[in-house]
Amino acid sequence: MNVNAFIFLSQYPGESRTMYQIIVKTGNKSFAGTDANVYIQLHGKKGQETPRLSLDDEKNNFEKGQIDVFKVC
Ligand SMILES: [Ca+2]
Repeated sequence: MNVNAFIFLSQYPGESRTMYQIIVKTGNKSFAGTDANVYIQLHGKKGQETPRLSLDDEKNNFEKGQIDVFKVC
């Protein structure tokens, strides 16, 4: 598996709890994509951390050159 991805974080305005938008751009190199289960864990400056969050939806995510957007909290 060779995944080349960039992750951007932004806090959602107007939500009662902190929500984050995770934008993943999978690279254009050969075999950059994956069908593996992908997770993210967010860590704060004061030692807080989220559980391991699955990045998955109804689409075929993390394909070569694709941008995937996830909303997690
Ligand atoms: Ca995939």
